[in-house]
Amino acid sequence: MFKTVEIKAIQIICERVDGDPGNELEVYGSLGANVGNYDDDLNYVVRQGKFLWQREDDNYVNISPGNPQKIEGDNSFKFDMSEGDHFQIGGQLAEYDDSSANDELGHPDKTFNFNSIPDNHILTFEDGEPNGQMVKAEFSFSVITHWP
Ligand SMILES: [Ca+2]
Ligand SMILES: [Ca+2]
Ligand SMILES: [Ca+2]
Repeated sequence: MFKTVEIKAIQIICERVDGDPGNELEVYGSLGANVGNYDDDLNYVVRQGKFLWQREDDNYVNISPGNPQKIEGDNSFKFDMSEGDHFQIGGQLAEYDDSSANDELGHPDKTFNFNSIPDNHILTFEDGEPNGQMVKAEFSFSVITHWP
């Protein structure tokens, strides 16, 4: 049995601004996905991957609470996987400031295996401060199962 999976990066949501000027965050960085599996030493080996959203720090997007940034353009990654394969979503986001150093919001990822693929998943990015800046990235997964 194998599966054709399509991952889409849907939107970036601003959960908490934490006093950043303008009540919005200036978000840049990258989101992506890959497919691979674990070798005999249990190291994850990427077979194929793709960026689903990318912005440099001079091309950030303004995101305020309640106004998610829809991700458009080439935002999907479609691949085949078989029993034993895994896929990952992940990203690295940061927040631009012009009068001080930019804020790093971390680089979370999440791995899924062949047999447990949900309809969607949300990654949470935070600056690490108590009640600090928080951004979420939503991904959707659609799966077509093939029998041999
Ligand atoms: Ca800031
Ligand atoms: Ca701002
Ligand atoms: Ca800012």
